Amino acid sequence: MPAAVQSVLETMTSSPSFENLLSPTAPACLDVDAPQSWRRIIHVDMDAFYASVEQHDRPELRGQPIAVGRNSERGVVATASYEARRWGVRSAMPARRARELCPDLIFVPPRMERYREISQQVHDIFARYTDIIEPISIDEAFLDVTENKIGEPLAVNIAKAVKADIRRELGLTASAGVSYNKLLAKIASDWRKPDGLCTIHPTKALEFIDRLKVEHLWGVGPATAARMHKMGIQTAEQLRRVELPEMVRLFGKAGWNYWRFVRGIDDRPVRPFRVRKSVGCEHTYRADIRTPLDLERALGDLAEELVARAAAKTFIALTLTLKVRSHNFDTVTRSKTADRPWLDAAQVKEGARELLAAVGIPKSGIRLLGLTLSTPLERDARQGMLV
Ligand code: DCP
Ligand code: MG
Repeated sequence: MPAAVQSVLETMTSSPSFENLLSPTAPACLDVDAPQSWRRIIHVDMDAFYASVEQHDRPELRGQPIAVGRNSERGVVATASYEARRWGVRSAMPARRARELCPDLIFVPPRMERYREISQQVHDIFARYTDIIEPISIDEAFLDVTENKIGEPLAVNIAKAVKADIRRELGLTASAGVSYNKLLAKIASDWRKPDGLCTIHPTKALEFIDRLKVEHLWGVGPATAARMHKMGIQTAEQLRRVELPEMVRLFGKAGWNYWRFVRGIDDRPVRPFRVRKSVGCEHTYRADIRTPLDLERALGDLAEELVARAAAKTFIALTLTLKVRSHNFDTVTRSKTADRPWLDAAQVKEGARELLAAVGIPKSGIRLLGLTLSTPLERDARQGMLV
């Protein structure tokens, strides 16, 4: 056996789930008799996302073939409304080609800020049901609702509730897939788009998988699919006939995944990961701050609090913002972006003093002070900065 195959097999057999698979009593596929161990996963994907937001915000575009993107020589379609898709217009298509296919196509310039805002609102809807949310892109996410905030045992009911909330509150449609793992939940959400809801029950998983083309499997891109086709393998059912060592020999580590996927096995967890954009704190003082001594103390306390909050959230950032509200309710903010992150209270206090000097101390007295950190450092640049 080649060393690479040997090493992959060793890694696999040391993983508990794999051991379980290899044990003589365990079935070589999903164990449908162990319902207590099934997870309940939902994958939600908004329908024609940017285009639907535009049609929602501009009623005159509803029912029309629209493409979000620039109608220029080098413009590309970000997405198309379902009306435009009937003409063959697709994401990533050059604008020129889209115009040829659909002469009445209406181009709408993208408004990323708006899409991000809606994406956040969709996320807030998910958070009513579970905290285990893994955003995959601006318009899709996995939710683990095995344990959920409303105590609903059936994941499909949560998927219905999420879709209904999105429709009622945002006027948009989403498609949802429900299953016991990420692979199948994702495939299911794509099954009956738009406004789809598809559940793949564990007892039906293999039947469902057998109907899939290999390119539907996670991680099988065009190049791998082409290799499989050359070997005469078109469907997931055919791929299941390839033995594990052969699969690993052919496709390396990915082969292990394919081998598991075609058996309906995927134990990747839903990983909640929130990109925090800022951390801040502010205080409204019972009595307005009027003396330099009180001001010094207040800035020191705020700086301490901010640094402690940021450390608790392992948040490291480059921009410091000061907010000052005067006795008369005039509010000003001023920011400063440093080339080193704001890590300790003395440094933050000094920065806040400079910002305050720049905005000027209000003569009427200070009612409120706030400090915020933003512009977080990328993960890679954070090495060694966390205590
Ligand atoms: N997007 C993009 N460029 C691409 C693909 C997508 O800018 N090549 C943007 C526009 C889409 C959004 O990402 O609206 C979400 O992508 P999806 O693949 O989920 O596509 P849609 O939501 O537009 O359509 P569907 O109903 O097929 O999910
Ligand atoms: Mg989508």
